[in-house]
Amino acid sequence: MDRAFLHGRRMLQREADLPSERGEERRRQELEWGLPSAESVRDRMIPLFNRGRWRYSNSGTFMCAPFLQDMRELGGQDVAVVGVPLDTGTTFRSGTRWGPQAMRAVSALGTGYNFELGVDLIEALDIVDVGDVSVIPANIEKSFDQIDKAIAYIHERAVFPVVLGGDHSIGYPDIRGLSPFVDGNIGIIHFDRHTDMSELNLDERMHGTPFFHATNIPNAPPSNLVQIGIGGWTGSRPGVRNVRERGATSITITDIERWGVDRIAEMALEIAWRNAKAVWLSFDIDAIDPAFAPGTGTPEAGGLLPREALRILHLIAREGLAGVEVVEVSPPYDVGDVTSVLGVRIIKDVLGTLVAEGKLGKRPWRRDEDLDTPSRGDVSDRGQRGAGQTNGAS
Ligand SMILES: [Mn+2]
Repeated sequence: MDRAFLHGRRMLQREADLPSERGEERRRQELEWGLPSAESVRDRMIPLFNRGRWRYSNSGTFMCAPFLQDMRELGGQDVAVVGVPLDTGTTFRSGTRWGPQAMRAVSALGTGYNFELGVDLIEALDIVDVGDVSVIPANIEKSFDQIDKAIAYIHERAVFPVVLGGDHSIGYPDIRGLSPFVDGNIGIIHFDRHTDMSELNLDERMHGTPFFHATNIPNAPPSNLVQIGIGGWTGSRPGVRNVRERGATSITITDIERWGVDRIAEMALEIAWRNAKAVWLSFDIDAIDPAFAPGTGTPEAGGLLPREALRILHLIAREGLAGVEVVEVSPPYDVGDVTSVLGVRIIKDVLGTLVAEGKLGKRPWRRDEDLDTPSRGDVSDRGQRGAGQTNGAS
């Protein structure tokens, strides 16, 4: 039979006859809105910020915040929520590329108001959802370049970034993007069951490696890295060796049991803020016991209880932060969205605490009315981050 009789043959020709002007115009517009990608990305029609909201992003916005379509308009807002739908860095169970979508979707549950904090995020903060970074799923280094450039852009515009992961490999480019904007050292407070301090996993920089590379950045020294919740049977010995040799700090669940959450938070703050101008918060959801957070790739029993984690977060966030990432939420392993719910809760508690302490946005009451949250005496010595500042030492 002649190939000319094939339906497929006719459809090959049909494609050539279809118009493409509208699609091309849309791609050109999305590139303008989404800004040029990192130099390592060869296809220059891929925007840095995915404007199409297709693939992983098509699930509404975080807390139903406005979607900022034109990234040239970033600046002046308080918070930019950005998704990093990446699981290229997972070494065993993948699925974290769905994390931003799941957290955005479930964030529609609930309001901006929290009774215990006495805060309404909708009233206090101008929050925009800037969509997802265009990651390059088959190439983690290009993805790092994209994430670095996107996070740097948000810091450059002096907006507080909330990063929805994504696997923990993004912890490295998130710090790399922040580092040029801090005039001094960066402290890192890292919740995890794992040290994530190996140099390589399977010959590449993956989700067990971010803090090895982050602490190679000159103004992110390992002496300012504090890890909370480390332990169990899924960690890596090379990572532990690197924590030891570099002089970083690992705090176990046993430490938390022994000393209590308040003293542990105090210690974490002392380490992270020692001679530092800004502190980055990296929260791996697997720091929480898998009974409460099963939707993650590397679950490890015996982790933090949500109440313990939220208490420590509250104590840490009230000293100010340069940004926060919640990583390793893996919806394919989740049950009833509980892990995504917890991820959203962590973000909202951090934002709410920053508002309550006057570190972000507008606080609608005077500080002296706030009798129950005494602040640390030496807070003025620290480079707390006010609204509109990235590294403003106050
Ligand atoms: Mn982990």
